[in-house]
Amino acid sequence: MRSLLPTMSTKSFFISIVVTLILVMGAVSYVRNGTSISGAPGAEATAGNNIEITDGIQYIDIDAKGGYSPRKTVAQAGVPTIIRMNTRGTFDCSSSLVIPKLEYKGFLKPSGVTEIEVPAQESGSVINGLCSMGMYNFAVEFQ
Ligand SMILES: [Cu+2]
Repeated sequence: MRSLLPTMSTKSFFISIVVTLILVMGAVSYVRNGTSISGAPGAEATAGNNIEITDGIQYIDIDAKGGYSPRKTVAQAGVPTIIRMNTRGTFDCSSSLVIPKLEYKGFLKPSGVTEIEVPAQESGSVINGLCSMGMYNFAVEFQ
């Protein structure tokens, strides 16, 4: 009887751990769902997460390496804009960038940031960028 007692308490100890884990996991997933639901309406208007507006200038970050990312950006119309092309060890042709609408042609440095000024765009305007060979591209749509 005495030897059974530790076994019993070990068993109940494990059960209580399992129950605690289930409760904790439930609470965590509840909190996560809660945040994502309450976070959605507060998200910055229609701006994508690669956009920030500082002192009235809209900055759009696009990564160039083996293509462009994000491929599509929705930005705000009517705001002077700077596209920041970010490179990090970019030695492929995505460093040779053409933006026809801006009459821009340039080579991005292999690593760093190249800023391209874009005058405020009308709603509905789309600016396309592509590598000089035309195999990679990205689009910024202004709304
Ligand atoms: Cu290319």
